Amino acid sequence: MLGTMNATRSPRPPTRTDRLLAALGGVLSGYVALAVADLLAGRIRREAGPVTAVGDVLVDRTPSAVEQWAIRTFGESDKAVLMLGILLVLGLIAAALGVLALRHRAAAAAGILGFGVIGALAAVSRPDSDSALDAVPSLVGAVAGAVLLYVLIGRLLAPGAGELPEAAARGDRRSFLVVAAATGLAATAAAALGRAAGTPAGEGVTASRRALRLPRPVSPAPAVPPGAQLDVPGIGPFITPNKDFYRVDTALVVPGVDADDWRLRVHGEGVRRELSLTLPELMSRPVVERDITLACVSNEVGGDLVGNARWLGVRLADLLREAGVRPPSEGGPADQLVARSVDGMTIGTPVEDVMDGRDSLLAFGMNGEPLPLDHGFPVRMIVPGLYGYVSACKWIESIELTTFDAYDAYWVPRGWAARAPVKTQSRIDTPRALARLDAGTVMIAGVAWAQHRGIARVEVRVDDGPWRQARLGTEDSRDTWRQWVHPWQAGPGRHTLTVRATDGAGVTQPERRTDTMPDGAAGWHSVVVTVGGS
Ligand SMILES: Nc1nc2c(c(=O)[nH]1)N[C@H]1C(S)=C(S)[C@@H](COP(=O)(O)O)O[C@H]1N2
Ligand SMILES: [Mo]
Repeated sequence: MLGTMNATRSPRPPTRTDRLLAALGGVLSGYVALAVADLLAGRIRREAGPVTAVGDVLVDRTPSAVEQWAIRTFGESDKAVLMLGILLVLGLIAAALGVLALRHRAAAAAGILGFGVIGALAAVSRPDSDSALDAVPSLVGAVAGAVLLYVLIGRLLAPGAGELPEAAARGDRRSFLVVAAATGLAATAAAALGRAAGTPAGEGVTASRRALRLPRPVSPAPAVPPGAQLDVPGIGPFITPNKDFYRVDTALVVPGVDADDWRLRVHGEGVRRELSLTLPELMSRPVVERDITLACVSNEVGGDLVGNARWLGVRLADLLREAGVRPPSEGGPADQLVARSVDGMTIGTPVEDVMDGRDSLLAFGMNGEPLPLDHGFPVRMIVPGLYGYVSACKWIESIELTTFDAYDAYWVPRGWAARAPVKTQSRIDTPRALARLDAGTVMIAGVAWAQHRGIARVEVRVDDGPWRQARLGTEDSRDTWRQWVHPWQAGPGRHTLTVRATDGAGVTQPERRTDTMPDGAAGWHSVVVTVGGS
């Protein structure tokens, strides 16, 4: 079909240079395939891009142990690392297909098409895909890549027209390089123009967030008491700024939900009046403002997957009452509330916890702003005292009342506990691990949290010495963390500093370290420091 067919002369045998160029041609074809796919995904749906779609499938299928390792090793860059990994593997395969094309041109081109089919399948099998259109970016991109590979390799091995072999090879390579450079440049330019022009997916949502006006709370949070923030260098802010708030979710592309299109459905067992609310309807209910600390179950002892924010929203318990829901303690049939997000996440929360009087929220405000896109815009759940994966559904779109027996939410079949109240934790923020200090007074300080039970006491121990009570910052609420500080007269040598907290129920953190899986890490945090003579 493409390239010069010549039945009488066969292509010259490939040299090492040809193989190198063919590998390059393979990579270029793969690149063009992805650039075309990206251009189309920008028009259709960002999530339908092949790398994102395949990445999402990998995220969903990855064994929890690997996922844990990735979060531990790469932290918040875990998603970028995954995408780079996919690109690297694709690049190697594309190079191999290029070399294969020297002998089997059609088969190699078909190989690229095969990857297009994989990308298309991944895109349409996403829980948030509702149209076969999502297959288009991968398929069209693959066709472009396959045709290019076929043409390029055809150029490289064009049957010589009677010239000397060396001259023929030079001519072939020049022709190959011209086509390669031209398509490479064209694809890059098209992709860049596509990104710059028009409204890329996601633009409208940013505008929708900017236009959103938050209502005033009928029940505002009192000002944070001045003594809650300790004045110790090295200790973080009591309220975590949005830009520094940790982010944990499975979404490779942040879901873009327009506030005008958003609706929340409340349905299921024991719901007497189903609800379907728009954002203005939700905001017209009594709005409250609360300080609540959120923690991730994947947070290691001493880790930073925990943050404290001022949330604005509607009490979820009120909304459930409005729907006629009764908690199990009042004879309600449903003990689990399953929140679903627009990207297909499911999060199961005990109905009893949500309705026991605590400030469980459907939040739309975070620290005085509409929720940032990556923290769940326009609406998310927050339940004080429960880890995020069993309570804090971002980009929420429905709430179903059911039972723990009848339904396992996303993380449960992956080995995480169905019920997971936060464990009491304390962390030393200063001095840092392995710090070198001068002898004299050293402020040991950090935070402790036991949401909804509160922190009653924090104790610090140096080496095998006695436990000494730290001074606690003023309590903001039982649902927030508490800062603490302990002055230490540091003498020369290596020292191990250890902290432990006791919660409002009188329970002290156990010494024994346990893994984050299945229901949150336990154990004391310690750091080793070296004090020089002075
Ligand atoms: N839709 C959705 N909501 C989600 C998650 C997710 O992957 N998808 N992750 C949960 C987890 S594990 C945690 S710890 C919190 C984190 O919220 P943040 O990213 O705003 O800190 O969100 C929860 N809500
Ligand atoms: Mo989490």
